[in-house]
Amino acid sequence: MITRRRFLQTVSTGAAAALAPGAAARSAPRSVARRSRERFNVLSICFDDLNDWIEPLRGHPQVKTPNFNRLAERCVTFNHAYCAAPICNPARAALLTGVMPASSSLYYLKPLIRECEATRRAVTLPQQFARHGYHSVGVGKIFHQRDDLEFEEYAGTFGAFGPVPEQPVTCGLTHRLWDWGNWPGLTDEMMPDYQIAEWAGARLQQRFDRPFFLAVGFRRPHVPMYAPPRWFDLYPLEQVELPPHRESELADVPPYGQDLSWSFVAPRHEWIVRHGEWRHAVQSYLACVSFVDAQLGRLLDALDRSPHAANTLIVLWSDHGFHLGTKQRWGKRSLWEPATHIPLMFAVPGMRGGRVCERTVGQLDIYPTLMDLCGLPQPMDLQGRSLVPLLEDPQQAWPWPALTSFGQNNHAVRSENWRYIVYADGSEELYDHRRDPHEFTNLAREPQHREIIERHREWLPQINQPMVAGSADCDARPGSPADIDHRPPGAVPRPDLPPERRKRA
Ligand SMILES: [Ca+2]
Repeated sequence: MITRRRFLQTVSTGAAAALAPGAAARSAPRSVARRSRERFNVLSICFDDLNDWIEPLRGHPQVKTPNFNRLAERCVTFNHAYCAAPICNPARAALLTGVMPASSSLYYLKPLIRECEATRRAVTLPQQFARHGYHSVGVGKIFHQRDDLEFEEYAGTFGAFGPVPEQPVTCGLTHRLWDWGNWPGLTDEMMPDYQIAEWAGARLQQRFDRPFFLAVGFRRPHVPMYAPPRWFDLYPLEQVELPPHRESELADVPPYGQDLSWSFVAPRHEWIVRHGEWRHAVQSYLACVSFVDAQLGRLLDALDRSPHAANTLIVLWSDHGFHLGTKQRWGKRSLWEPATHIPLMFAVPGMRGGRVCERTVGQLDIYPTLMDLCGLPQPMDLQGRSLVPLLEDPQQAWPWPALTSFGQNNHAVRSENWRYIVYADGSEELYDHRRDPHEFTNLAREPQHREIIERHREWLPQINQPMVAGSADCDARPGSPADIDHRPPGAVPRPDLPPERRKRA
């Protein structure tokens, strides 16, 4: 368990007072406190590997997400929300325990929160609701694994990543899940996300004897990027636009950063380009986003016709972003904008929707925000801060940047105008988002930016816990289990594995 004292050691002196748990909550306007006595129900909706390719965030100019749009009309949408870590387990663990990776030591896909000393006894978000008179219900993927341990009522995964064809549609070389394309015969009803929305929608029609915390975790657009054909029809292949990119954009990235973002489980960018698959993979991701958008719509329909429509607040989030060829990378596992920028939306009964907030916020802020909105106490270890002041006034000053960590001592600090990255070997990146929203030009070596860098460095955690024993699937060291565990028996060896092994201390 992270003590308050230890928490305060994790942030710099200047930031500590402002970041103290509960500080923002105490400043919440009285109007919210008054509303809180109504004991809102909470519907938490999350997505797996959904980047900013939804219409409200304009991450891809062609994506069609009418239901995200519809929800945004009721919401404050955070345009600059960032994950705590760019892979599933540590991102979800941070959000659901309120403790950052640098404090918990959970950096990779293993261990799980109940297997890690620092978080073994954490009061997770659904547990906190349950302790304070709520009925906690989960369906689908909310935690990385073992959701059944965290909810009073857990309905299952409905088939996890969904059906897979006997033979890969397109690729499937590096990992069976790393495949994409139109698989004729697939129907919406066959997809776990359809069934998850169906189950949650039916549950919402029932009465509860207590307020509820219902968490619904969708799987798409996580690979395999399969969706029923009608979702591909929305994006004719020849018209699909590739994300902005430059041939040379890795040239000024430090070797450490290139290496850290080099996933063993994703196909190489060179392979995808050489086989003419870039546009097809982008089409497949867009199809998956529109498919899951439709499931969001079915869930919202169900809420709207339920007895709980007027008294249920909604929070929507993704665990992290996703590269589709940006920085010549595929998948997550980087400290750059595409892997760290996430949707985050709050719809609160009685609060005006259709508003956007440009301030930088993070996943750690979700737990204290929900406590604040529902009038519940915060566990003292929470390291984020309530966003209620921003829900009340999205324009108000907000000095805090968002922090993303990937492995020990690798951090990104995102302020409204800048992204600063520092790796464990001390190498750095700096991007000016006012002029360079796609992070093409690393300014870290230019002396005139030293002051900007120093200002961002003040937000780095002062304590960086070492990776715990049993950390795995991390792509972190030569011979990492990720290279072996992720390859099913009999899989075709990756055709493009570079001859030299990765080198890292
Ligand atoms: Ca994920």
